[in-house]
Amino acid sequence: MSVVGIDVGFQNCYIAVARSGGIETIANEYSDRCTPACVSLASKNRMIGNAAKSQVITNFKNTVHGFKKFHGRAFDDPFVQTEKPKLPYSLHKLANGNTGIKVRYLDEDKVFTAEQITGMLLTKLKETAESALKKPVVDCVISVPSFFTDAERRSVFDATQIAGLNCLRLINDTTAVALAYGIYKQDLPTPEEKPRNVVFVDMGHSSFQVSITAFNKGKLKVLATAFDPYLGGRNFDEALVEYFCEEFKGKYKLNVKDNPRALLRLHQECEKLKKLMSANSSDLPLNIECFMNDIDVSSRMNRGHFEDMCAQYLMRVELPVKAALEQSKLSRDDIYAVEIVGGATRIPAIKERISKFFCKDVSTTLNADEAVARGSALQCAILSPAFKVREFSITDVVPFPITLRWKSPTEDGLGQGECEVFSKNHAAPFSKVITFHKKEPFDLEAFYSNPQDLPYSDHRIGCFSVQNVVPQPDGDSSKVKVKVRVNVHGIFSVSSASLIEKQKGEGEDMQIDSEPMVQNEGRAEDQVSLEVSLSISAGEKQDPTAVGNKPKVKVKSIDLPIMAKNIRQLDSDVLNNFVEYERQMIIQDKLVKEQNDAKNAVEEYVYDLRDKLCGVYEKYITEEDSNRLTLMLEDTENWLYEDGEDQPKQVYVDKLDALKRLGQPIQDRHREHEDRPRGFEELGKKL
Ligand code: ATP
Ligand code: K
Ligand code: MG
Repeated sequence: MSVVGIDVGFQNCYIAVARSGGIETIANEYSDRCTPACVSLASKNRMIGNAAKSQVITNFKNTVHGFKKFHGRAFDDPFVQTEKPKLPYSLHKLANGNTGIKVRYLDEDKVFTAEQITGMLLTKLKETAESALKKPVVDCVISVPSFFTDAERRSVFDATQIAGLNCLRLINDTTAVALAYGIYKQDLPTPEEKPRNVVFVDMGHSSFQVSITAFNKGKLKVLATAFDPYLGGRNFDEALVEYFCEEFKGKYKLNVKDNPRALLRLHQECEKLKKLMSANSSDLPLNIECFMNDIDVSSRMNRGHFEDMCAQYLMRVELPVKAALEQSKLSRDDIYAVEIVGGATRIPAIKERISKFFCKDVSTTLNADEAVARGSALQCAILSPAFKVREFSITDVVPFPITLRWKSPTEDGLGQGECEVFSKNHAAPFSKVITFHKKEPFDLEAFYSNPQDLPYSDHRIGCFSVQNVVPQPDGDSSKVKVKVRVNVHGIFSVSSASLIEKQKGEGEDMQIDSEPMVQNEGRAEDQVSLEVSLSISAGEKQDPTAVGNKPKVKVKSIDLPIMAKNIRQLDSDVLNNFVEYERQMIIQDKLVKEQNDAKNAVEEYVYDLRDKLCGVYEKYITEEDSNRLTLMLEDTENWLYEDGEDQPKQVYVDKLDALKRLGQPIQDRHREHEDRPRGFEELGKKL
């Protein structure tokens, strides 16, 4: 069983594998270790990754990129609405209110969900790994931004299932980076010593993440995370695009924004220019031939001007960095190193800001592009029973505080109870037990405590109904213990509940017992879908933990079913349909590929034989036969461009066989002749 880690970036994806020799990032069929997060739908098949990227301009309406932030988002979400007019493809409101992506596929209008599109991308990455490793890839760890909310995490998790992957953990980007940094370090302080504190900064195409992590031998603990979910390399591209659009309006009277193809080209050129400016502070040219209306455009830019233009973005770099340091309660002197990863941290002005804030040079000891995937692969190796690695424990944090709310009877009617169950930067994964006193079933509404701090428009997480609650035989309230947790994926749930038979001398209303969850505990049970749909059967069991510090008395505890409502993840039948549909699309792509391969084989044979007929085969065929065969090859070539353009695979296979029946005897005569002298020579040696 392979263990892989996947970095699903907004722009770039990487897949790394853990092998006995260490971690290796896998190259795709283009010998590229980066696979673009791009999917192109066409009338016969799909193209994914590099092949899709080459369609961005030619097939812009059906080539989907920049969809990572549509996971779990409502179509009406302000973010989606601001993105919509900037996209070359169409968005569509789904029946459940979420964001769908509308394209032509197999000559039909189709709407795909973000889960499906990411599922396609994951299929591609899975295939890349499988063909490199020559064995199936199922178990994986996938990275997500640390600021992803439950809805986004559940959505990415669903995507992994669509692709037929078994996701052992959704790991935060910066935590994966921290693992990649720490696991090989031989000189970390012992657990008794003061930890080594390292800041990790990741600025990708769409977002900016900062974490501060404390390392001791064999473990890492994230102390704080902070982020700007909307600051990334693309803001800098957009600034350049805006600038040149304005300039070209005046200089060439071109309205670039009205022409999606030109706009996409300008985007690509601006990104290239941005990268050049990272290495070069002098004046650089921008030239695009036949840009629009047959006009060639050209302009210039330099780093200084670019930085002025991007001042509003550069200003934002310090904020999350500062917030993370404050939350960690460390001072600058406590920071051992500031490690930067992510493509956009190559922009000199960004590096400078970070380094200035910490009064320290930034370190680039990790591979800026691959560290997230490599760390994820390491996490997969740690979690997989199939792999032995050095013990390394990871404690992550809860990015946004979570509150539970419930109805509770008061003297004058029905009031509300409320409790923050997880504070910001609370350790995760983590379970807690909350005790309620209830006479009837009750609902627990879970939501993020501070909607204003959430980079997401809906602060509700879901509602968990604790069922089958009954009063005690004497009519009093029953004690109900509810377990809430943030699991390894960073997803919240009310995971179990039990009714405890009445004990004497208890009067408290509600209490929270903390109980840190054992790390890496039974991974099968951490699967999200299982967890929320499972109705725990009402059976009786002995609960040894129910009595706290009091003398151990055996008490009866009855498991209660929990019904999760309004959880934003795909219904299981919808998910199953998507899984099936993805399988069909994979088969369809395979068919098209086989058809193309068979067709190409005919074409190659035609060219090859024709060349040889006027070359090496000349002596082995009569002129008459040669002319006849050449004519036939010409016919076949024409056929390939006309009637033979789109035929079932078998037609090409038969065609090739027919040609080979004619070509083979000539080839045989040629080979026979070639072999003969050597044969004589060998015979001569023996004699
Ligand atoms: P995200 O982390 O937001 O999901 P991602 O992981 O796909 O996105 P990365 O691959 O880390 O993003 O970085 C891509 C970004 O880095 C792009 O905006 C790209 O233009 C930018 N980038 C890459 N190299 C350079 C460079 N030399 N100079 C400036 N920017 C660069
Ligand atoms: K990436
Ligand atoms: Mg990234």
